[in-house]
Amino acid sequence: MSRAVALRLGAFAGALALAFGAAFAIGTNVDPIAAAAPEKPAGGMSEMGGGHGEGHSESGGQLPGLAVSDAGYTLAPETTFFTANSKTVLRFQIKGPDGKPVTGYTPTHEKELHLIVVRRDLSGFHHLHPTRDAGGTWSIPFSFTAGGTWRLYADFQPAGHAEPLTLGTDVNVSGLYIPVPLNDPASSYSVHAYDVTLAGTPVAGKESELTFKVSSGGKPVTDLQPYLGAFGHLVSLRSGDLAYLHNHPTQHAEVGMKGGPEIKFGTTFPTAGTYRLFLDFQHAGAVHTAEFTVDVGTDGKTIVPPTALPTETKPHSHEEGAEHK
Ligand SMILES: [Cu+2]
Repeated sequence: MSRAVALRLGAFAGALALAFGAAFAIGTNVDPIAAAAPEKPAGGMSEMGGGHGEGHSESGGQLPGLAVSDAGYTLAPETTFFTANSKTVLRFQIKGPDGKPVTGYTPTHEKELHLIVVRRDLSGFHHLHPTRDAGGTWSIPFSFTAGGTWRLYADFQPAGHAEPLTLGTDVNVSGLYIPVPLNDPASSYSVHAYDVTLAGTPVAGKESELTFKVSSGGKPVTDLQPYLGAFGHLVSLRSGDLAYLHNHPTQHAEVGMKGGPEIKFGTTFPTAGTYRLFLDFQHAGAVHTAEFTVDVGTDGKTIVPPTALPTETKPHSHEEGAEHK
């Protein structure tokens, strides 16, 4: 079934298929997630100190990425209307508690701000680093690959603010829109010349270790390159509301170090549910993204790593090869 859907879509529009590197699957059990569970009990906010508590009531302490405004800061895009497949520039500001664009940031992972762009069906993921002008306007050239409602996340830490913030906003992209069902949970993913496996036992509400293993041509990759101070960056989005989790590996990486084949993360999924995981890693000068659907239960679910990666299960490696020229 999923293959048929994939083929049909693939034939339907090659350009569309390019955008959605992952295999198309149908029938994913997207568990309805009860209202965004507070990350921390409301009463716990006062423990955080650093002045973060006062301005936080807007979002009620919900998970990162769900609010356009939080702790006095607002993600303000120049426009929320775009056209698919036309070159445009994403432009936005982070407005501070005084209403003015923020110009002072504390870099996190070597950047002042990380911009994640993904369509609301969790296809078309991009992790970008826009540039900021002196007045506090961020911009980066971008082309939406298909129509639909897309979500922008800004992940940043204002100077003087105690912790990073992730604000999110939806934007409207006119153009052909064919929603892509989330892939079924799987423990392997192929991107370009790389096969990535995922092992772990994710449990809702407590830290779980996730181990990604990167190989190429059947051989473990042992010279992964540091990318933004780590051998991998993991963004997890909760299906249903697109709550945002950003994780970094337990191992720090500096220029010149070699990593792999394993990249381990300590990840706390806040609730049971289905998550889409996007792992960025760098090898031979290029950054690649491996994507996984993970069902997180309340009592732990083992992601069994495949013993082999038969070629017929490699999802659309030919299409993905064309994605990054
Ligand atoms: Cu980034």
